Amino acid sequence: MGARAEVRVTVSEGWHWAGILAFLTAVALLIGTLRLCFGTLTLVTAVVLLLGVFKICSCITKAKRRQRWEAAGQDVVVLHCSNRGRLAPSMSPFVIKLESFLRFAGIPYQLDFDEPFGPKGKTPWVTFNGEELADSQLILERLTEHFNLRNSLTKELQAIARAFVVMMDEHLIWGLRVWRYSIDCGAGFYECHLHVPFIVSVALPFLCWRMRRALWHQGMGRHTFAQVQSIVRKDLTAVSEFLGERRYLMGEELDAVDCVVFAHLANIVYNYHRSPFYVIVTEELPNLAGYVKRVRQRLWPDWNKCLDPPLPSQ
Ligand SMILES: N[C@@H](CCC(=O)N[C@@H](CS)C(=O)NCC(=O)O)C(=O)O
Repeated sequence: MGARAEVRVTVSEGWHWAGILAFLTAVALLIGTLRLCFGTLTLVTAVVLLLGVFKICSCITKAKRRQRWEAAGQDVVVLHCSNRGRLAPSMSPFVIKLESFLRFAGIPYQLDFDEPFGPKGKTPWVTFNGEELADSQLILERLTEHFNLRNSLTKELQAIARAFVVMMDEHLIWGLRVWRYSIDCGAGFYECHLHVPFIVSVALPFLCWRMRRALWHQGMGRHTFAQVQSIVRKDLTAVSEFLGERRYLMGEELDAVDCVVFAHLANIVYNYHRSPFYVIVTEELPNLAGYVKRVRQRLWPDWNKCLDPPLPSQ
């Protein structure tokens, strides 16, 4: 938490547009030169050939990667996600959730940063015993079943846990995204990563536009930001009230639901430290900040080492 104040946005929105403009100018110049030298028909043939070579190369690369992942071993999870973050091990709460769960359940895993987006076009996803599985919650449930993990919660607490998972994964997250993509226009990408790939910086305005469209269809994007803040505050207050003075959400024992709730709260504390949500977690509802600290100590004693760049361990 101490490091959060040191990070600043170094690249402004203006640079995204400068990047796009430079990229488009370079493409236009290249096409112009090729047309001048070889004529339109040769240019089309060259482009088709190039695309073909590119497709073949990417198929070979993909096949090689899959061979490598399958060699991870029986019952070893290969967790595919984007690079480690600068403020938290991942910029995605769903990655933190799944990795926390793997640690909680003691399931051996390897990380892969080569193909962050899986069969459903989202991150994270996993390769497990030769199978490709997508969606953090479906993966968590599948691994729980496969490893026959004991559930010590009563039916009533299981029902409450389910409601918290849905609230965090499918409701609260959309409120945060309004800030990330509409209010902050994706600037957090530069804060959360040491190296933002050129292609991402070029595509950032498009990514923001796509997310704003998704927010509109989901519904959260139709509210005013004041309403969004109030919605997020109510979700967080519900967690805070239920947690009370307890060590973990369901009592003295850590449970799988803690991996989910921790991931989203840690996401706010570390990755959203400039947003109004940070103040809600750390000042208005301080039992949540204490909870984040406790779960982090328990599941992520190496948290600082998992950052990029790593920080000295505390
Ligand atoms: N329900 C999915 C949500 C995963 C998700 O939304 N991941 C985001 C990153 S935080 C993503 O991949 N976004 C890319 C996109 O929506 O195209 C899960 O639990 O794994």
